[in-house]
Amino acid sequence: MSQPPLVHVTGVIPDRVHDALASEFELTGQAAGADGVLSLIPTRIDAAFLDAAGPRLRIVANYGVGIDNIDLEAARARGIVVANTPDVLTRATAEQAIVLMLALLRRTAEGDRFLRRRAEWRFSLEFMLGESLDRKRIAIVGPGRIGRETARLAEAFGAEPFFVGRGDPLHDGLRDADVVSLHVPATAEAHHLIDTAAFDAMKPTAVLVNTARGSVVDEAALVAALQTGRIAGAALDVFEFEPAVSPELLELENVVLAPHLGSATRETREAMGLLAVSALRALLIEGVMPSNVVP
Ligand code: 8YV
Repeated sequence: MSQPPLVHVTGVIPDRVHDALASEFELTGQAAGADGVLSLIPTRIDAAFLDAAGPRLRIVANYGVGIDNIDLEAARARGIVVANTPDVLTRATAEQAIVLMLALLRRTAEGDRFLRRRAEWRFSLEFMLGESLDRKRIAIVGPGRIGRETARLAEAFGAEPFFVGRGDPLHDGLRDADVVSLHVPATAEAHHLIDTAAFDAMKPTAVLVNTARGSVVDEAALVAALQTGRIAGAALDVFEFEPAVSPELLELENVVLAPHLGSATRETREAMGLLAVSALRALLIEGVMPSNVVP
């Protein structure tokens, strides 16, 4: 029998995914000489990585739908297929957008912090009043799979989502929104899409939710907009210089923070991993193009 293809994994993966991988492939601790790479998003897959991996490398399967950690041109130039994990994380990520939105508007995290400080309190009708999602106009920036699912879930809370796509005038959408929720991929074109001018376009009562990628927001401009009251709050799952978080954000009560947990449920993370494994299997064992190739 011929040797199983060699696969290198760039980080720690769930046991179930590891077992699936190990049952069909030989795992190697280094990229050099591998036929396939299973990449986690903190690993930058650039020309240097691909060259170090060497000429056997045929596929990089990314453990995530966002592929901004991969230099697609460099992969293409070397004839290397890139796959990602769409669909399986759509619900979990949209759910996280709603969780953050509600936590910010209803001051959930703020109330939690308040109690943990062992602050003295007594029930009061005027205490820590928040806002409902009901009838809020939500600008869904990026009407892709996750953006559309976020809109669908938001409607169940009585919100009025509307989509802002590539060709649409962004600032008109921002002007109209009570909540701005970001769902665009981190392309060069989307870098700092939300900058000072964007914050100036937003209502001072509006809030920003980011479950996409940190680079879509100019984080320094966000800090300034929050500190000066240009916008009313922010809920962030991702950060421009991840894993670093701008320290000013940690000081603000009207900010909800999560450490990149958009797809972080056991089921979703396993489904993502198994989808990535299926791409490796398709190309390296069955000799067919995976269905989840990045076009
Ligand atoms: C994951 C993500 O946390 O899919 C993405 O683009 O950002 C998240 O779902 C990440 O990819 C895990 O490696």
